[in-house]
Amino acid sequence: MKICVSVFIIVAGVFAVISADSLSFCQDSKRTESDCASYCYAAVKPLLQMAPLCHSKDQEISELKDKLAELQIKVAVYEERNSQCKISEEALRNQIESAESTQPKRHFTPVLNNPENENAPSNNTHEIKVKVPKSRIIEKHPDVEYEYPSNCLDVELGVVIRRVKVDGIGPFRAVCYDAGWMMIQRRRDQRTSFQQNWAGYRAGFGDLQSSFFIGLEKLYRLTNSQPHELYIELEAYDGRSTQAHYDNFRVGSEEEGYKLIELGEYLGEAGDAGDGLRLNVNAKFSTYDRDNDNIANGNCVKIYESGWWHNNCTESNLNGVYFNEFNSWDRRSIWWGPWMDRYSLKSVAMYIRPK
Ligand SMILES: [Ca+2]
Repeated sequence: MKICVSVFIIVAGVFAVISADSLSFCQDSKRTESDCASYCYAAVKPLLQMAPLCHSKDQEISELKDKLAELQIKVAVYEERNSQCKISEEALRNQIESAESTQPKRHFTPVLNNPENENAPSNNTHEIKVKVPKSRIIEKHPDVEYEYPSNCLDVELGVVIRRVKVDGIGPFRAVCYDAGWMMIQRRRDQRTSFQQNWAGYRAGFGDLQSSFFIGLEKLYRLTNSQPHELYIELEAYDGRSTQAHYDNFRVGSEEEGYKLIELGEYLGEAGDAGDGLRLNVNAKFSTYDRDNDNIANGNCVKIYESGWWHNNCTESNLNGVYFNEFNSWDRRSIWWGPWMDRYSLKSVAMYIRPK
């Protein structure tokens, strides 16, 4: 009995100590929670506000992933198409090479820098009537009240750069030569790239005092305002020059693809350049971003590197790549098939004049 009482006293004492400690712990805990409450609320509140945003972000990410998957599918489709285009282009190149190999090449031997040929008779039997030294070019600025001419017919001597106005298009600067010729294209250096897109060829580009293209819209407006003839000058690296002259030239509207609608009779004589444009009649204009040619499985522009009236494809390439020297046979260069095949020319120019 004495032992039991002692055990009871010990257990009661331990219980009392534990109860006292627990009470102290709870009081401390409550105090801590109370102290932390304001801080924790301030810290956690923004996170709670972010929760809905996180949810919407998850949805957004999910949608973006879906779009990405769609785009990846499209990329795969376009890559496949691109691959097919390359195959078609290669087939077209082979087709052209095969067709060209069946025709004998016109062999041309450059005589540039060859002293033995300095006194050789020139094949150029015709003077280029419109050639005028660059130093005589003057700029003409009409007064505000000036009535713009619609052509160059009143230019009697030299070269004048002035504004011209035709129906449907605002006044634009044009290079007028004597005898009424308006220059519409010229190549004489590499400074102006003729690798232009549809918009570039439509508007025109380049420097009127060196290399330029007047623009298809202007050509359309000019040649449809009244009948025009076409004159083309060609100069080789060996110093020879020649010309091609057509008694009619008309270009269609943009809706018609700026088609070469009319090309009149070739007015050439022996020794002239020959008719290098006949194949292009009724062909629409093509650029690297607008394939209007008559080759179903390819774009002639990518083969000849020129915006041009490509048919299937062409016998001349006056908007091709300007090479600074006589180049080996290259279909990308500036050339006129009937005169010097695919050998690059030193300079070319195209003119039109009302008939
Ligand atoms: Ca084509």
